Amino acid sequence: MKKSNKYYTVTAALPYANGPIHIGHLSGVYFPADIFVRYLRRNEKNVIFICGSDEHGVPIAIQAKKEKKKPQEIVNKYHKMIKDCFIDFGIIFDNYSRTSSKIHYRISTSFFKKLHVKKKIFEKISNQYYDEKAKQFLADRYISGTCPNCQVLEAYGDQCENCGTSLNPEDLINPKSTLSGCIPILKKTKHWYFPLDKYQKFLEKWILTDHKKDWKINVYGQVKSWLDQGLQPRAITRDLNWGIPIPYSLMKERGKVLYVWFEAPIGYISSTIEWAKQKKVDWKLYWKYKKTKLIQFIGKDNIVFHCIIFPAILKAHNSGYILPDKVLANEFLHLENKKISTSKNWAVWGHEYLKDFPNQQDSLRYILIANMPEKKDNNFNWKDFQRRNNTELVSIFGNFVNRSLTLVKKYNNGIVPNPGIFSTREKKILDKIKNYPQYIGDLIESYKFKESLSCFMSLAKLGNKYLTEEEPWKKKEKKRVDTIIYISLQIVGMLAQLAEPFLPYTSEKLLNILRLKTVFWNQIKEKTLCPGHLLGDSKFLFEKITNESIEKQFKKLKKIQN
Ligand code: B3M
Ligand code: ZN
Repeated sequence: MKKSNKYYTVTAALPYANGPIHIGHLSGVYFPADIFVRYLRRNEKNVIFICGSDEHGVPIAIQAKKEKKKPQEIVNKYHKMIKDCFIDFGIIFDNYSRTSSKIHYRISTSFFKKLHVKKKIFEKISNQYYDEKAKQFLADRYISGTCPNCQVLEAYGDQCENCGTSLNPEDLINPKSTLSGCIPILKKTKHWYFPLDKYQKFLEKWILTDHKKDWKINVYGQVKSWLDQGLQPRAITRDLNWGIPIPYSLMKERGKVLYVWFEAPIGYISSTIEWAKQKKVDWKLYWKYKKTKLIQFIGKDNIVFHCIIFPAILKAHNSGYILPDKVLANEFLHLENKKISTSKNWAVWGHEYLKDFPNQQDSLRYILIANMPEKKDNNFNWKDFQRRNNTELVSIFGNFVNRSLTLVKKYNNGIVPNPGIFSTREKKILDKIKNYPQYIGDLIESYKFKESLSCFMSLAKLGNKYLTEEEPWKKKEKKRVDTIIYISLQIVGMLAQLAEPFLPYTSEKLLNILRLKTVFWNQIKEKTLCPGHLLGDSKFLFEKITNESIEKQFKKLKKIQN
């Protein structure tokens, strides 16, 4: 175990294994979570980073039908694709599990059983929409109709994707089956319900009182509006043939499965238990130890499940589970000023990006962090991607590093020189840069990822400006040249260390060139490179993005539009 006794359980929403990952997912959930975790790891915290594929629910069944495959084949395909994509982008989970795993079946079933035995759930027979042609009850996305809130035509039975309102199938105007297009009939069916209304008071205290000040406004606001409307019991089972069957021994019912939003959040726990078993550590330290901080990164359409339903279920389970300390959700990222849409294929897919821009993972990381929709929706466009890559990464960060390394090679055989007397400017620079780890760290700790990246870039800018203005190549006196190179190299060293949470590939490359090892965050000093230290061979950190490659992306998008 590491020194500190603080434990962090950081989770990132379990992506549905019904399709690949796109830039919206990356900038909304996975990059911010990854920056945060990388930073904690550099601070010697006991942190685990937990995720996995969400492999149940109607979205999977629908995709299976679309691809004419079995749901299991679909989840196998996309689980692998998603997992690989995360690895390729440098998002390193301690465990990336899946909800079709045995352990998850066991844990989520045991949750349901316990709630049943302790009479924390109840059964109820009600009329639900049924498709006579498909012989199937129509829950969630199996049914669509006009949204009662925004009047859009194709809202789903669980949510309107246009206005974001959570819905029940009964709320839809002119409902029809998404399976057959038929108008559904009403038919009786029995389900198990979780009495959310009984947790209203508890949730009000926990969120509206305890977390009023420290939760992000978008998360807090959504939760408050739910609570203000008054919570209602919610079904936690479904009539589906894809999902975790509810235990027959208890229910004497066939064809019923756990509602995906009941079991998927439990996936965070089962993924942790799976990891802990392999590592031979006590998983409870991460879920039942009062001092542990549970930090959850999610998409904004998942807020109610993480802030209301899941905490209420943990509370009902009554066995000492901690509740999230923070739930972080961003707004939406658009692509070329249009809403990203999986069904319309209007997206930049992670795996396709990697094919088109191999070894440029950090360029996408950079742009998506810089454009992160933290407070309001934001936009990704290819021209901006090209511009920022070429002007900020290549011309400022990359160019500064490259010039510094070329100079030290030329003037001092690649050895960090002994500096002479520092000018007032140089003293100021050394004084200033020593605060950067703290500045950036504070911003990351307050979940201001965009700002932390821009603070990091201001260090690169500072170095670039200093070197350009000092013009060591024009200096006659060797000691002066040495001093300028020395100062520049200290900034380069710092950039190498500080880049890691944002640009892990670049950081590794640069540390290798400098022949430095990663150090803990509080050990990053303003003088990281000692005189006499031999540097390795320089390589370019970033590649320019050409007009042709951007044209290719535009063509791709045009094809989709037509
Ligand atoms: N599978 C929703 C989504 O991908 C979802 C999150 C589950 S977190 C437990 O939008
Ligand atoms: Zn709507």
